[in-house]
Amino acid sequence: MTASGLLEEIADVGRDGKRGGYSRHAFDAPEHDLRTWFVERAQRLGLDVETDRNGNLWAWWGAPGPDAVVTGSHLDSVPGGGAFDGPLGVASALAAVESLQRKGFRPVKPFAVVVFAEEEGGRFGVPCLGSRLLTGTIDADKARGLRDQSGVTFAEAAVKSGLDAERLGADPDRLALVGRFLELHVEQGRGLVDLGRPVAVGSTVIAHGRWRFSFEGQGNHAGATLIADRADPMLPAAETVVAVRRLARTHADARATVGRLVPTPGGTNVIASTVDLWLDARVPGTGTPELVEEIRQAAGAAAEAEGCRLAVTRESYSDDVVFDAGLRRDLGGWLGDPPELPTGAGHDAAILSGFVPAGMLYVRNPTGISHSPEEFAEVDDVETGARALAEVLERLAA
Ligand code: HGY
Ligand code: MN
Ligand code: MN
Ligand code: MN
Repeated sequence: MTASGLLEEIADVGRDGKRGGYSRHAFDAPEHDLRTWFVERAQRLGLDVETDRNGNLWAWWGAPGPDAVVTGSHLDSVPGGGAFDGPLGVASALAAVESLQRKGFRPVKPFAVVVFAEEEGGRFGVPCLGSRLLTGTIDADKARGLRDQSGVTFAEAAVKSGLDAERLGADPDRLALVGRFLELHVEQGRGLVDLGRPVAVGSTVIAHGRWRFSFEGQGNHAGATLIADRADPMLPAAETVVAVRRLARTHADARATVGRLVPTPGGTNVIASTVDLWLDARVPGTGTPELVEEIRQAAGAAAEAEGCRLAVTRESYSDDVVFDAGLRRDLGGWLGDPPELPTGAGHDAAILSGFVPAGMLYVRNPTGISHSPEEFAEVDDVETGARALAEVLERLAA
């Protein structure tokens, strides 16, 4: 089965009729169906599939062991996301295994295809949750207590899907098996389009994090409350959204976004009692906390002027990552000198790179758009990417 054929098989799983694109979130029904699909597909290739203590899937080609070559990505999406972010890396890994088997290759090193859980943080708020748990990058108790929008905790959802809540957390024995990790991913910008090339090697990932700003005011009647008498948290929230853009412009190459804003109770004729907004901030180098502090001060001043209170919580943060130089050099040499590209997107490979040599391959995205239904990759490029992945996996596992 080709990588594009595999993507075709799951093209109807988790379509979001309201937002467009796909909504596939950790341990929900569509993501469960995708896991079942993955297990079945991997087993058909003769791989042995196991679920680790954190809900990540591992499909072993041969016996598990140390110095393993591991490749894969994730199957969950952002709300209303595209078809490629995540699944492209999983489908390409399965297709690469099949093509290597067909040519009679057998890995000398242990070899696994992995599917990481909750990469987008679309349900429980922390991105790369599965790889953070594996590596011990997030405290297990913090992870257990993360809640989705209906109040279900990560621990409850994990137990419902068959995991043991007590065993969630760092998995050093498993991590010790990973010799190298390679993730193929659709490009999430226009780098390859501008270069006129189908495939790139990943160079760096920008530091990034998420912060929750909670504004608390006085819920009240929209008609009966004089303007002078209001403490409306929507006002400082709106000023904060504008400040985010204004302050981001003062940091070189910074990206800062408010993509989610939730007023409570959320009635047209009700002055909100609270407004929560989430800031996604990414600044190359070490500047992210500084930018967030500037935004916090602007938000605090706006809250005070309206008679509201502000509480800011950091939900996640990851430093800048430079992918392993040796692996990058090898990938470049084996693939005939493809371009190297940085990215502003976060990835499980970036989490893993703090512990093992890790690298990435990107496949051209003609729209340059991602986290949106418009995300795309041409069939020819998908197949070129899967062939490139097979090529380098063959060398890494020989
Ligand atoms: O949000 C991100 O950067 C990613 O795609 N998880
Ligand atoms: Mn993504
Ligand atoms: Mn992704
Ligand atoms: Mn009334």
